[in-house]
Amino acid sequence: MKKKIILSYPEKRVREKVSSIAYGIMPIARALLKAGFEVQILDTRVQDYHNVDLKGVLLFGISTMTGPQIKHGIELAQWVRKTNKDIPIVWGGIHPTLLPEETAKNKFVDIVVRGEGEETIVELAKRLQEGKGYDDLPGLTFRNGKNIVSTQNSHHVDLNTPGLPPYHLLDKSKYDFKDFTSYCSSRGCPHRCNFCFNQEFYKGKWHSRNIDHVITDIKWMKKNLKCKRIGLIDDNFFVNKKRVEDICNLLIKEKVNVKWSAMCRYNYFDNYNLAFLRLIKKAGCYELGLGAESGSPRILKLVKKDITVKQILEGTKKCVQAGIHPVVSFMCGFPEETKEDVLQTLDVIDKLRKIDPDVEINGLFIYTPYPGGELFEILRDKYKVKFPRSLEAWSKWDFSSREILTWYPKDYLRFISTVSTIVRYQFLLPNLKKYAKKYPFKPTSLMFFASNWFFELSSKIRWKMRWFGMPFEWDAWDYVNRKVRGEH
Ligand code: B12
Ligand code: SF4
Repeated sequence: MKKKIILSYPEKRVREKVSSIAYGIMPIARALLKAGFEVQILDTRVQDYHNVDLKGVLLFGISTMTGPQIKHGIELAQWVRKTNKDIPIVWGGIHPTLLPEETAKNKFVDIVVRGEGEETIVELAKRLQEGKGYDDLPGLTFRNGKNIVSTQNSHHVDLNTPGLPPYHLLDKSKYDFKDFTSYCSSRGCPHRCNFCFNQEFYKGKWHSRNIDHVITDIKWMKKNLKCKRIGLIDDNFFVNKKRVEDICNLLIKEKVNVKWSAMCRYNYFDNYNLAFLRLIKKAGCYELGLGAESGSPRILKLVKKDITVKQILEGTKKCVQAGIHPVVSFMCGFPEETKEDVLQTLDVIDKLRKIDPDVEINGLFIYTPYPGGELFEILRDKYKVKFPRSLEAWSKWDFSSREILTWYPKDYLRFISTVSTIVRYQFLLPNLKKYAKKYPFKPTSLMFFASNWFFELSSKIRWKMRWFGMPFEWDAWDYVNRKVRGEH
């Protein structure tokens, strides 16, 4: 009886080690192991798939977000199909869940597992092993003759089973967790930001691992992975203030002594006094990621962010007072946005830097619509944006890539692209420099920074004068880059 299952994370190959595990497939692997299956992880960032033995494989799993990962996923699926056409290829993750029918239409997809996949995959693997059908199994989409069939939705999985992702399945020489690694203590988010996948994927629900498991997991990671810092990848770690307090008190009581960062919402700070923020700082929180998105009240309303500019400024002030480093993200390029809205965002960035010049501005990214959010539907239905219509086509949907942003008037796209680049040079480059100082000197980093002095200077002048027209220096840079890449 076949027992072996391969779960893959398709990505560009990197030569050195990576510090993050493939988060989507590791909990799936854990559930399958518990059910008695043999599991092999194929993380193509650090492994060459050509050497993988497909003999006796019960199913081959592929995980993907929207974008270039899909291209690597299809490449893997083609190879599996060519090597052994009888192995069912099962796709899961964010993109297949958001567009299951379209995904299942692809000939390199046999079955789509929608939503959180732990329970569905175990049941599916059992059925495949026993040669039974699966058309009554919740959470699946697949081709049936010429039709695409979707079974009913599966439910949210129980996050309270003991144990961590199966790190023992990984080739330790390919991963470096010592400085930083990530951990997920909860999933979903109850808020309604209309650019976010959460409403569609988690249906506005948030569910979490209980505090005893969280503490046990963190202790295990500290001891076994020897990590100094843990990044919580929860979309919203702070949904339940009491839970956060309890976790922090336990981290302090048990002297876990690990630094951690997490994402939080600005409106929550209305309920956070300095004592609470100092508690989380004492428990190891060194950094909070905060989505401000825009400095324009009109845009904040339009994207249903449910925060105010006042909350952005006050929340940042509180963070700084508590000694927690705020990393604030902004976006531009929303439908109905005007230059005036973007200029309001720039003013808010200036105000944040006045609170403390060390407040980190994590870019002003150009909004890239992804399937799932309400804003995506508005663009499709009201603005008649022609989104990709197939799995392959979505693989070209690259974050903030100007080629896909076809619905903006040309001069507006040029404006937001220039502002976005300048924000990056103004505020991200200094952080890169700080980061570079911590590490051994490399001639390439010196070359990188030396070639950037001019852009830094021009960005500073442009920022101060709020002058974003005629970006001749960036055009020249673009031209050189395109020539180097052999493009026209
Ligand atoms: C961590 C993270 C990353 C990491 C991923 C690192 C890694 N090694 O995995 C990094 C930093 C690389 C990253 C990059 C990007 N990310 Co990101 N990221 C996240 C984040 C915060 C957590 C993902 C996660 O691991 N969740 C926890 C796991 C357990 O959940 P999961 O992946 O959904 O997996 C479950 C199910 O989907 C399913 N499943 C998953 N895979 C499979 C496979 C099989 C076979 C089966 C059966 C089931 C299954 O079962 C799992 C367990 O229940 C999410 C937000 C979120 N909450 O998901 C954004 C998110 C996935 N990212 C997003 C984006 C846009 C990006 C970037 C484009 C951003 C950028 N600025 O560059 C890039 C794209 C990179 C690329 N390669 O294409 C979007 C994706 C939208 C979309 N439609 O795909 C999200 C949803 C954020 C958001 N709010 O919009 N990201
Ligand atoms: S953007 Fe953040 S706060 Fe808004 S719904 Fe998504 S996860 Fe929740």
